Amino acid sequence: MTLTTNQAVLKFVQDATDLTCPDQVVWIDGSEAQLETLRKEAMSTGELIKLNEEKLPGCYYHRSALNDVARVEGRTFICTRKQEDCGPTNNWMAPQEAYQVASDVLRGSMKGRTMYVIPFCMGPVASRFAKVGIEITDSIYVVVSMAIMTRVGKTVLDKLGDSNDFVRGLHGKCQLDEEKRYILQFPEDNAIWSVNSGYGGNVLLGKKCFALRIASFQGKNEGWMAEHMLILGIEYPDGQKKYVAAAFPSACGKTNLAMMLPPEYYSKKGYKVWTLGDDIAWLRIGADGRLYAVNPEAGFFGVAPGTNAKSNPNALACTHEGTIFTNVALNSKDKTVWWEGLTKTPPEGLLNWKGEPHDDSSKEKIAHPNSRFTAPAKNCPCIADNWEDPDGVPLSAIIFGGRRAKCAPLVYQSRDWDHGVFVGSIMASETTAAATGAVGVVRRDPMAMRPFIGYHVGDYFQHWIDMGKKMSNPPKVFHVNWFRTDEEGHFMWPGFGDNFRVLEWIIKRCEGQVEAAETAIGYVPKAEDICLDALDYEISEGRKFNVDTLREILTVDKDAWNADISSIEDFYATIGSRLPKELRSSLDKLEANLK
Ligand code: OXD
Ligand code: MN
Repeated sequence: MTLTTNQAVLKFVQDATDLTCPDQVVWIDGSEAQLETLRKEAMSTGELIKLNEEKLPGCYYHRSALNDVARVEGRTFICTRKQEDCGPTNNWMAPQEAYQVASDVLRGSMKGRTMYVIPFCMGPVASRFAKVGIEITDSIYVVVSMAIMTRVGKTVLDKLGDSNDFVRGLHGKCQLDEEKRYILQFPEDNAIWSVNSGYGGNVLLGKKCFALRIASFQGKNEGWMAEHMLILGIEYPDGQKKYVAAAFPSACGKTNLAMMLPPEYYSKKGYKVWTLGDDIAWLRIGADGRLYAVNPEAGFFGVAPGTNAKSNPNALACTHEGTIFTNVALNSKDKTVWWEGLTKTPPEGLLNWKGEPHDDSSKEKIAHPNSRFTAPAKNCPCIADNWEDPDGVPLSAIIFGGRRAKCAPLVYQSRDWDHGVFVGSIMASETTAAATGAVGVVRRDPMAMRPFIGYHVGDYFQHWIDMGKKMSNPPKVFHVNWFRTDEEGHFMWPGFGDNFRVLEWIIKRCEGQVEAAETAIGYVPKAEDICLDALDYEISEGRKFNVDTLREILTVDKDAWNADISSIEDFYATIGSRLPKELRSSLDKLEANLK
């Protein structure tokens, strides 16, 4: 039964039906009864495995195909009509060719299968930030995951009414052929086509494809921003709350920061951190000239390995109910799950992520390193009570971060908005030994958006500059680096909950409560202004963190910065004439300051 009379939606569904030829079409109405029927059906085919109802109520297990375990940046395309509008950070394919290539894969691919039509909303349905999408898919895993990650069902179609303003998402698992896997964004058509994959980041089209790639383009045209940022709130003992959004490249602890527990020294006094989002922020200017943030998602699609009761108890708690686990290890004895880092030693009776009995002598990972949990945000013990506020929360600060062994100090503040855009534009992270073997290779990842900007990166930077001009009271912009190391490679800053001490300094700066030292790169704290009370951290045997170590990680290493300049120059050269002049002059000023 169709759930709408919207002609544009009906035509989109009819065109997809004509192309893929499903046996039947099912509209997702958002009811628990319908989702439960689908889960049962997926259990009968092995697509979902029900987990222990007592220990993990309402939780399911899913395995993706072995060749389909991560986002595929090399097969992700931005299909703008003109190639020059796609820019140097994206792969480009002409729209006509892209539709053709994907149509050839999709043609007749749903014969003998069911097509699901998922009306979904990014952002709280009643919010002016919110945007509607329709995802067509032949995967029940996608349906039940979208029901966690977004708001789905009839209410979304009611919001849409007769409007043509919705994103058209078409997903087909097809043959899961990696040679013909395509993740295609058509920003000028409000469309996303994804074929031959079943992995979350490629097929939950509300997430990276819509909420970042398509939305960043919509934001540029409509005067708002879609960013790869967590959103958190800091509550002070007197009840006041301040909000920040933060962008980090992968493997820099974004989810940990979003759900951090302040050190006991602070929590005893009544300080708290509240989570509003862990991955994506949509930002709009409010009537008061401030920037407001909304999390467009309704769930967390988190990396499981490394998550444990110590590293992130809040994330772990999110996964105890109503969660779908993908590619973790399955405990065949009691139908629970496990991953590296959850406990020190694996329990007996594990099946690895491929479904094979785990052999203790094997060196292979038991859970896939990119195994995931898809958990409802409302499960999070520290979810902010206003996380679904349709107006969003006003940002005091935007924080950029990276993993830099030497280059960036623990924290610094940009001189102003335009300089803040420069700081975001030169964001970079060093690869870790664990990930690649080649330590310290710098990858420039502007605003942590490199794989997610749905248009030309130069125009994206210009949009940031333009947004600054429209705000009478913009957030202050900071950069943090939790990863400075000493000569022997030990992390000098404790990180995790102690990052709260840096957040406290950041908010003090926003409130004009503390001075800072002006340096070549921006404002750096005076060591005595970052609270080290009750901080007990051993950097290495016999070497305790103290105010002198803090001074060290606050220094601006001019040699390291000078060495970085040429890499920034190279990156900017790829942008060419679309590089905003404000960024060029910030780079010139940085060079001059470092001389
Ligand atoms: C993610 C990512 O999955 O950034 O959030 O890759
Ligand atoms: Mn992300």
